[in-house]
Amino acid sequence: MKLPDAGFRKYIAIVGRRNVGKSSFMNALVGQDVSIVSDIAGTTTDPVFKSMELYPIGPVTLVDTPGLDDVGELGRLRVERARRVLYRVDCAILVVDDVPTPYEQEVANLLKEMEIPFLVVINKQDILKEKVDQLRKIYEENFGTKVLSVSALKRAGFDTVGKAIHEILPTDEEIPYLGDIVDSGDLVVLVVPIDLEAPKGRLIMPQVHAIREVLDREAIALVVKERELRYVMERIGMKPKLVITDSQAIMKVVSDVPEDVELTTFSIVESRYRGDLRYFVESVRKVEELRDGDVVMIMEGCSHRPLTEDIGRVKIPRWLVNHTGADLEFRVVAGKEFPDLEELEGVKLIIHCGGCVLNRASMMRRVRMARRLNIPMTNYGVVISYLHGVLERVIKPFMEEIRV
Ligand SMILES: Nc1nc2c(ncn2[C@@H]2O[C@H](COP(=O)(O)OP(=O)(O)OP(=O)(O)O)[C@@H](O)[C@H]2O)c(=O)[nH]1
Ligand SMILES: [Mg+2]
Repeated sequence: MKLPDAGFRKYIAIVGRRNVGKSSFMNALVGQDVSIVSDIAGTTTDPVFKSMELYPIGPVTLVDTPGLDDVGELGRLRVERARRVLYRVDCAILVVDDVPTPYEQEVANLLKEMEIPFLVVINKQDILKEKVDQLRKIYEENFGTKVLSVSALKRAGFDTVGKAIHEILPTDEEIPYLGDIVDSGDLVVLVVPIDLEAPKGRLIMPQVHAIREVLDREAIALVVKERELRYVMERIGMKPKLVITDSQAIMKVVSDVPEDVELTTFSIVESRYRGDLRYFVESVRKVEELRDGDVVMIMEGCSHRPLTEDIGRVKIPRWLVNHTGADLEFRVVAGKEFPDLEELEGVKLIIHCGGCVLNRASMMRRVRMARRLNIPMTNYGVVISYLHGVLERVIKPFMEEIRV
């Protein structure tokens, strides 16, 4: 099942052993009977999704899961099944009703390994009574997480659940576009080719964004086309702090900008602003491991109509095949949803578009999903620089930050 991937919606998985009251917990939190409850272990057989507004988070989708301690199921299969549900959630709630068993430990280990923040909810406090405090201590000490206690049956203890979940959700704080690497008085040269692909009569958002941020820093923005760059660099009489160019012109620009001047591309700036530049750079090196028959996924954030010489569907595949000499299979997915596991089957490398229609939260979530599945993920800007042999040069301004 595809999940809509709006950046603002948070996915919360409810996990735990059979019969601890996961479905009851979901129903109590929603305030409706959306998931079937019974005293027979193994009642929930497939994940149940329910979207709601949860104060103070906003829109969330709760995912009630089947109890993962199915009898007769091998440990490895069990972990695999859990992973299939968990790879795309933002956080998890581990529901328990007794002292931790090896099963709870296994889930906690998996959540930690997948870097999914979670909290423990002790359910059935109505029958556990004094034992709750003892359990709380055990879970706090063993798992190092926040521990709440509720009674799903009596619908008690739910006032603080929303706030507790809110506190563990990743925030994906905005990072500055350029503000942190440009100081007042610095000169920043922006190279903007005006070719057929440039929109009529205006600049594109990354260029406008860069100019604005340079000006906000009381620095100087100088905008030139690639043809005039060398002429300007020779006469400027001042060493630029940074040159930022459109990726398309990088080969020409590299030869026109002296080695001691820092140079990057708008795509790299965007990658850092919207995504995880470090993971993109680490992942792009996997290009060298691509072999005949390997699948490379081209992932686009929107479904635009491809241009004739489309960058993601034509140019990058061509460059990659030339570079690796391998007979690669390209699988294109487009849209606001992260692909299903079936589509990701066998994928050795994901190459994402710039993600101009995705916000940082969406993009970071995609990165986290790829990481959890151990799939390297890079993006257009990074792979283009890499395949043109200029990656080291264009990431240098951000090297301290990405350290790979
Ligand atoms: N006393 C008490 N019983 C509860 C509470 N919450 C759930 N139960 C009971 O525990 C049993 C299991 O509840 P479910 O919500 O179906 O448990 P589950 O974890 O979803 O179980 P599976 O789907 O089989 O994995 C039912 O009989 C519930 O009525 C609670 O807070 N107190
Ligand atoms: Mg259930």
